[in-house]
Amino acid sequence: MKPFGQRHPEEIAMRVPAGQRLVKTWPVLHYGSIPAFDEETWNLEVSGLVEKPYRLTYAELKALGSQDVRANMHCVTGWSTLDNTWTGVPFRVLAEKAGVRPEAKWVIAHCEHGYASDLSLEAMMDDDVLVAWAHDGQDLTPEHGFPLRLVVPKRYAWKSAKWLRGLEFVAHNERGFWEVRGYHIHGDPWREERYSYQEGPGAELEP
Ligand SMILES: Nc1nc2c(c(=O)[nH]1)N[C@H]1C(S)=C(S)[C@@H](COP(=O)(O)O)O[C@H]1N2
Ligand SMILES: [Mo]
Repeated sequence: MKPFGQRHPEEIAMRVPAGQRLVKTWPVLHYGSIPAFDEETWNLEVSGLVEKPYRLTYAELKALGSQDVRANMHCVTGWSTLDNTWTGVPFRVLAEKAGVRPEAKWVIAHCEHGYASDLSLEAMMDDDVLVAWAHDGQDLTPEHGFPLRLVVPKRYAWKSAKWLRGLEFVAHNERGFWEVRGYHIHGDPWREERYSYQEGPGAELEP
């Protein structure tokens, strides 16, 4: 993350969507408490409409190979940060390992303490979507989601679920923690898809 004072106003205007402002330091934002991590019992479960559901230990997940993604972050409350470097496994790699069945249209991210977020399979299959354990070359801190968080750069940050424990492929969407509280099913910041009342009719049926 580069301090915004070093950025040209025109660059900011091009890279920060309407209704957002750049912040100097990376905020911590979540509902509830920070879960403890015990590597002995932790796993990531890939389940639902797939040919081969599986669970991975932390070591097995990391052994799938890592990729870096440079991405911006836009929280629906109005703050944005640019040029975060995330390290992790692309969602696509996890999906291909499971063999996604054709009926699957949505993905539910399940987290510690019951937090969840939902996105269309199409949005999740973008090549910049990661399950990440590091940010700017350092392991995530517990408050930013260690040991593992989802990163979906092209969606508002509430979809980038921290303390991720499961990815479930489903045919019919199930709204996540914020989505049931009036937030948008897709959440594209460049379209300012903030609230569920902006969704077209049948949004949950047709991803
Ligand atoms: N498990 C979980 N993940 C979460 C949240 C949460 O409450 N619980 N909040 C979301 C919201 S609203 C935002 S803006 C980002 C913030 O990530 P950060 O705290 O690393 O900046 O996490 C998202 N992921
Ligand atoms: Mo947020």
